[in-house]
Amino acid sequence: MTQAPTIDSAHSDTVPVPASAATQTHADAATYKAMYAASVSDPEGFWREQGRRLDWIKPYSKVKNTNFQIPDVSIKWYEDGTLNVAANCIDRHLATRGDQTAIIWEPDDPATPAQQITYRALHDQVCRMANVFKAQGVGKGDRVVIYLPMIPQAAYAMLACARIGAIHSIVFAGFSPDALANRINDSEAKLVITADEAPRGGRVTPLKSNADAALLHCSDKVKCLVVKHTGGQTTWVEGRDVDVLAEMAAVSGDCVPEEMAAEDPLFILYTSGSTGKPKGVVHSTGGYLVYAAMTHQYTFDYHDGDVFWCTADVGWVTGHSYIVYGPLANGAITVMFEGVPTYPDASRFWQICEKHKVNQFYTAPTAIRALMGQGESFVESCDLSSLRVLGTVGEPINPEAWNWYNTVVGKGRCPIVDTWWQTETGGHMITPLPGATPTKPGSATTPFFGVQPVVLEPQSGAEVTETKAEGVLAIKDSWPGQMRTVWGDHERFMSTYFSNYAGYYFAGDGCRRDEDGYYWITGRVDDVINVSGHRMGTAEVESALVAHPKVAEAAVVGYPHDIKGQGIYCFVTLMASEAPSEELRKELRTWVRTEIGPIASPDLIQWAPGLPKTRSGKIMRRILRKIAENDFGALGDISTLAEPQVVDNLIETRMNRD
Ligand code: 6R9
Repeated sequence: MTQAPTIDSAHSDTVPVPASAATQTHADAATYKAMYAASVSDPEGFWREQGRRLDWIKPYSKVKNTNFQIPDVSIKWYEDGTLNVAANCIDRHLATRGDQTAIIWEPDDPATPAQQITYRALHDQVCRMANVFKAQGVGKGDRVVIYLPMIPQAAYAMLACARIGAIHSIVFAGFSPDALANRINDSEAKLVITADEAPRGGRVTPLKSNADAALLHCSDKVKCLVVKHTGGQTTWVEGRDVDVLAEMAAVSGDCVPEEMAAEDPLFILYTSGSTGKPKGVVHSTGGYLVYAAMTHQYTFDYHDGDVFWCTADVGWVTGHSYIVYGPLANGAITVMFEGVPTYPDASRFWQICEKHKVNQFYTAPTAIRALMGQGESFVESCDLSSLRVLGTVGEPINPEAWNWYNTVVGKGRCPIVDTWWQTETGGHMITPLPGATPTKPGSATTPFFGVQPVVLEPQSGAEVTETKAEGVLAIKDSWPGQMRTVWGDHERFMSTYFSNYAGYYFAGDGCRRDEDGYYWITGRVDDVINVSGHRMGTAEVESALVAHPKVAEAAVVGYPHDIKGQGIYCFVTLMASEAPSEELRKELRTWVRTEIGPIASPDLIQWAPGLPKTRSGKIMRRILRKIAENDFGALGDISTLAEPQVVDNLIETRMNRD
């Protein structure tokens, strides 16, 4: 392979490709350049070839059929081909690597032995679970909600759905009963699969009792399958609840995979937007898997036999694409971790890397920052010589955290891949490739194959053609992993992503492009905040707050938080009869945790006798954001406010806050 590219000395912040990463890579700089050029000049030919990485039951003849123009937005890839995702992730590997480990499961408690699940064992477990689903009346096109901890059964359940053509929708185990009920109802699921309890960081969440509470708000036809994981006490509803492990032991270990069209939905994943309730993002069977598999191979430079670890939860898209679908489609060894980075202590991640000889490690900036704060000794005590590639995802990474990751964890040997993408995109969109791309701390660098990012002028929507640019990030043409629609609401799909800037997919992020054509994501430009890499609509937190009887009005914004990236800052106006108190503050915090889940827990609540509003009654979040950021000098024009004096009051309270 060729040498690492030389670096223009004018850009001293550029980190060259480490020599070791530039050899035996899937793509060096020249390969990336040539393949990228081919992918955008002839997408049809490029993706026709890439589609062959999967096993098709009926091969496709058509490749790309996509339209970004309202009112006809439609995205289809490989539309006349048929395949089964579980067969691609399991069955086709049996002949060559049936006895190879597919999943390494590392439990929350380090004293509990890890499990190595071979491809053959995975086949058996997935078929059994598929047969249990079928026995419960679940078939092709039906929806199954998965509300499980990070245990192997979560992967089995995903693949069991894929095997029988059911559409799964995973609800993160940190979500509340209300959030779970909303998702069960919106997707009209026939069945929910949960566990008795979810252990995490030495504590347990009572998942089954959360599911019980949720199901009170759902059709009584919804079945509840329960994985007895900890053996904790649960109440049992006869006729509705099913002991899934017992049933799995009793059914056949074979289940013929259903033949699915490439465009049949594989899963729905709910994600927060700037308005309204969370949207059900729908992903496809064929295009999604091609894209997840290809990005997993190239972005992490995955080679046969490597041990790959993505620390995300399967409740987020990162877990879908890079714990389960991408790695397993590639016949990889994928690590699944039940716990948290700081339990029993801050060396847990590094101990697991040492124990399982992890080669590629993929985590979030919030985890890196938290571990960085604990000092280097936790890293130094572990042998990390197996590591080859380090990845990050979920939010912009600050250069300090990037440098720490690079030098302390990677010892300067491991390329850092800062991957920008979204639930909606299915897989990586802008990312370095380990053997090809010199990196810059804080930049997601350059586009993946087939991805054509553009920077638009926010107001006019005009494409900025100069290399150096700043504006909003949009994508010019489709890629196979793109979401297809919002579940049950194609109008919302079109208006959210294609109406602001006609003819482009609008990502909702702002960005800068530097003189080398590198992209720097600057964060959301809408009312979505990013808390520890989790997306949260400010509107969701506001509606939870105003649902409290003592709250008259609320406005929620993000503010810079050292560990979480952004924290949740709430301005709350109480009912006239109520007086502010520390107790009430606690009560509201608990209330929001119960309504949405612990991830939505307010970091700061400021009492606001009034909120800054325009004369037409719109809350001026721009001003609230500045106040939350302690940036009082840059409030901009406040003369259009109905009552400009409320701003002074809010600033005063902010300044006097303990
Ligand atoms: C995969 C995932 C998507 C939003 C996205 C952006 C932010 C993700 C990032 C990043 C800067 C990165 N984001 N990766 N920002 N650099 N490498 O996180 O999906 O939960 O849908 O969030 O996260 O703001 O728009 P999702």
